[in-house]
Amino acid sequence: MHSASTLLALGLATAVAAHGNHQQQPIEGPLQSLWYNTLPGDGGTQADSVFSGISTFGRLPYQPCLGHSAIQYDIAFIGAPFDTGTSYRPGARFGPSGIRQGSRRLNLYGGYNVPLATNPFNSWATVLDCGDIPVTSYDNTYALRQIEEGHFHLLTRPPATDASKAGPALAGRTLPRLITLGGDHTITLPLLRSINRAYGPVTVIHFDSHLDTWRPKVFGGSPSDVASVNHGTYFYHASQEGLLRNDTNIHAGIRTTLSGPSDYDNDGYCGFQIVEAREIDTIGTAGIIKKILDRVGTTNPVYLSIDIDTLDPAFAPATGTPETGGWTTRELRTIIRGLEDLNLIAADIVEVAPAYDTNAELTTMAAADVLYEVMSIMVKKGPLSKSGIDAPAEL
Ligand SMILES: [Mn+2]
Repeated sequence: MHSASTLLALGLATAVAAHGNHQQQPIEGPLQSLWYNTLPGDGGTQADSVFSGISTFGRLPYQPCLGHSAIQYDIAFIGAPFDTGTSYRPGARFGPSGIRQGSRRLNLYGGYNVPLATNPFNSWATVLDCGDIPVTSYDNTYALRQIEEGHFHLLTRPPATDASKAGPALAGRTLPRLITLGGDHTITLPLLRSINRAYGPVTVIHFDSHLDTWRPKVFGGSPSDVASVNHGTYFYHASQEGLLRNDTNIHAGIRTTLSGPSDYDNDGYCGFQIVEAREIDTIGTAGIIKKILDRVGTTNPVYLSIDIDTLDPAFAPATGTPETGGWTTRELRTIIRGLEDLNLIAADIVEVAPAYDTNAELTTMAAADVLYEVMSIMVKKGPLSKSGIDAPAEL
């Protein structure tokens, strides 16, 4: 990221690029200091106070990336407002806007992450909020195609940093990282389809209270092919489609009831290891971090999918299928910070349904803060080209 003035200049440069040759200069006036304040937390890049103006994730600059392929970034936030794959409480279509609202204060004091000793808002990386992928609420099959193609369009663009260095000498191109704001968990299937087209089968770390590998006949029955793809079965389909890298995937935070012990067998066939939520009582956050690292390794490209119901409903009540006995926000944030050495290529956070939240915005704030840790470890790791990860040459 850049200073406020650089960001403004970048935004204007992009606007000029997008709209032709009209030269735009910053508007000035004799009382400019009264209505345009660039002090952090009292104006900053958007010239709005942190509690006013239009919401973007962490008050990051908004760019209409889907409509303008020249816009470049290293990390982009993108919303997928889909919730017609839910089994219990609907409402996650409002997740992207809710998480943005809950993220307003993230960089009020500048955004420096003390335990990680990095500042994701002021680093080498250009980080943008690209708005939402348009998603129909009337046709699930069509909506999942919209999400896959929108994500793939954003994923396969040259990143802002290091793109020019990724010349013919490199077998593949370096890609930007995307962080998707859900949406119910069904969206992870089209997101993994997009990732698979760019990287091939990928290692998945899945934070959730639920397995989400259920066979359609177990989870909600299977009255139709469309109904068989929902927020409890998408990992089953991902496994069947070969989107998951064999025997490197792991769930963490699991505590749901089952149809029977065979659900765990089926989960193993889908390629997952399980860390139960209650294990934190005996092995602590350090033990859980170690289990995850041992399973996924530090060289594989890793996709991170976070269901907000990993957290106990005391900390995140506004979700589709809450389960008591979960982790605290402190514990989940610590565990995510423990993954800083991994090669995270993309991430999502899902199942935030703001209509069930408290007036204090507990859930959307928790989701925003968890993503702050994700964003921090991505920035701290550096460009993907420096992680030894390039996209396949055929892209
Ligand atoms: Mn869940």
